[in-house]
Amino acid sequence: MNQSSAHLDGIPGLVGIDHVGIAVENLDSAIAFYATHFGAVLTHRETNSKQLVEEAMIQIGNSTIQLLAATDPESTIAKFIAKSGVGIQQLAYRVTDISAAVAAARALGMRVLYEKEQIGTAGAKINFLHPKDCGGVLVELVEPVKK
Ligand code: MC0
Repeated sequence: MNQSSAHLDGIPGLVGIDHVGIAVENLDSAIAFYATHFGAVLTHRETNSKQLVEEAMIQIGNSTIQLLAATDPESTIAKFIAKSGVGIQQLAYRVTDISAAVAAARALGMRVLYEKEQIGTAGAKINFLHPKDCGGVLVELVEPVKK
């Protein structure tokens, strides 16, 4: 894709919202809260040692929410909570091809936060777009592992 077509078409291969990420202080308490109040079902849990987070994917109806707790004071989640308090930290879009999506985002002048894609939930390929280039929303791009 050349730069002019990226400007016209935007980021390609957007499937829809993969998940909404919520920063929480305590993962077990948050899982219990969402189960009790929203009937959420826990579908996946893991620790991402590179991102310094412990995460839980929960299902509410046909939507997926990601609960994120810091495992270290240097975690972006710890910093986010210190500045903004608990709450929505990110909006994640599923993409069919993260390389193409990131290339287009760069062509559009958006700051991509990692030079190379990172490993996210359940082995997905992920990267992030700076919130200041996305109307104040930290955007994650997710290419799930193909089943
Ligand atoms: C910071 N800002 C945000 C924000 N974080 N605005 C909206 N949403 C957020 N989450 C604002 C700050 O308040 C500040 O605004 C401005 O952005 C610039 O902040 P900064 O000082 O340059 O940067 P930091 O230190 O606040 O870091 C922000 C940044 C960081 C987005 C660069 O959080 C980051 O690298 N995030 C990507 C990785 C990540 O979030 N990992 C955790 C989830 P003002 O107006 O005060 O200048 S891991 C995950 O999600 C994985 C496991 C997965 O899904 O598979």
